Amino acid sequence: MIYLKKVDPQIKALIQKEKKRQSETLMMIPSENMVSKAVEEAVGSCLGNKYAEGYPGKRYYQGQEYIDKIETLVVERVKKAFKVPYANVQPLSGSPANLAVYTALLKPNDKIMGLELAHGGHLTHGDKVSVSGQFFKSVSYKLGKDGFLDYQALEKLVLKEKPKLIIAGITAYPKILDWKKFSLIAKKVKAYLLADIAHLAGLVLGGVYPSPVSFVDVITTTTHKTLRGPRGAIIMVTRKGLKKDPDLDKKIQKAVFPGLQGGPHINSIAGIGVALKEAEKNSFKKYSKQIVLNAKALAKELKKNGFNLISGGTDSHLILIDLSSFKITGNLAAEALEAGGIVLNRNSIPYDSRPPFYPSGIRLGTPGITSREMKEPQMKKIALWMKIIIEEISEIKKKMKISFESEKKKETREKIIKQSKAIKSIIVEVKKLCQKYPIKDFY
Ligand code: DSN
Repeated sequence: MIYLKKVDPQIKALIQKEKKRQSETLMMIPSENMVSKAVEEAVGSCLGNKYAEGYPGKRYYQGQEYIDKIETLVVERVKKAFKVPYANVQPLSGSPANLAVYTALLKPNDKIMGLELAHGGHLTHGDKVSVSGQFFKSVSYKLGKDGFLDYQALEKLVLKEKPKLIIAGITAYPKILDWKKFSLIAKKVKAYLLADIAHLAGLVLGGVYPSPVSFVDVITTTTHKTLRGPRGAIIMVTRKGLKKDPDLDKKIQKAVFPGLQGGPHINSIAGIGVALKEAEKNSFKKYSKQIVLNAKALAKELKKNGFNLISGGTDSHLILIDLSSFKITGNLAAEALEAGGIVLNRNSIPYDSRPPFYPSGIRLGTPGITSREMKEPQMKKIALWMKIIIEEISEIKKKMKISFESEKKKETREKIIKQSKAIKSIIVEVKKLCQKYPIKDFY
């Protein structure tokens, strides 16, 4: 960082601190990952200097000779990788990508149906605090009490509500989505079917999660999660989608630009292209396979160590833990684990008795630590460390007779965490593990 050092030592110092934090802790938020040096170079390149409103061959500004070539190349890579006839690589991230699909396919107040946020869906799948739940009528479907998607209940709800669009996508449901069942249900009411594979795109390309391509009309994905690319997103239209509506591609194209966005981030688009090239390699397939093997190993050990896992385990990269039996909030658990170097997030669980800001669960995943080449034996260690920390924290809270109301205060949680002996020794172990599995370039 020779230039940053000269120009802005303050920002440089903060970047270096963040780099150290990432290198010394376990990145276990399932939507996070790290990129290759090649992706970093593309994102940090001169492409960020260029405005390119429009699409290749149809831009509003001059100087697009190479920009057009780049965007076209990346679009072709997406089409080849996912086997789709249309791709748009301009959405700035996942939420705008979903909004673009809604504006392309729906009128204000049309009905949409997505998985409820607390049951593993996403804010943009119709949650009331998001425009997706305000500009459109939103009816959510839920998991069954057993933590599994109940397709019969979904069908009943769809037949009753007749949504115009059904969204099949997850951020916290660890099991495999049955794309075919979704497709049969959507067909009954002639609804459009959107698969939001933001969490799953890398697993799909790695061949360890079924592809929705033959079953849905439209697909959205971010590019920075299991796909291991830069922050960005893609919208794809499938052959099935074009059969249902031959103008679907044009509608999406218009919705992204000029409907919702101005100039695309060509540097990020180039980075997406690099990530897709990397995903063609055998090593990426091995990586994807290991993500799932690690998540399964971690889930098995967590269960052995007394954790209650929603849906009973995982078939993907993520795990959702119900902490009710430990009588602590997800906030306290996530903060205690962070103090021990294990970085994950608090999360609502299905039928949560607590509010979303103080939920009963934590969510974790393996894409980040698998990028550091950790394998099953390391998952065993992490599960044990989690058990030791959570049990001790729960015990301290009990001894201090802390109520739920008091636990809501950050100072109270800090007091509990300060008393932990386990955290002080586990952070040392985590640092040692991180040194053994450093963040390095993987290509
Ligand atoms: N924030 C992402 C996640 O953590 O799942 C989804 O947008």
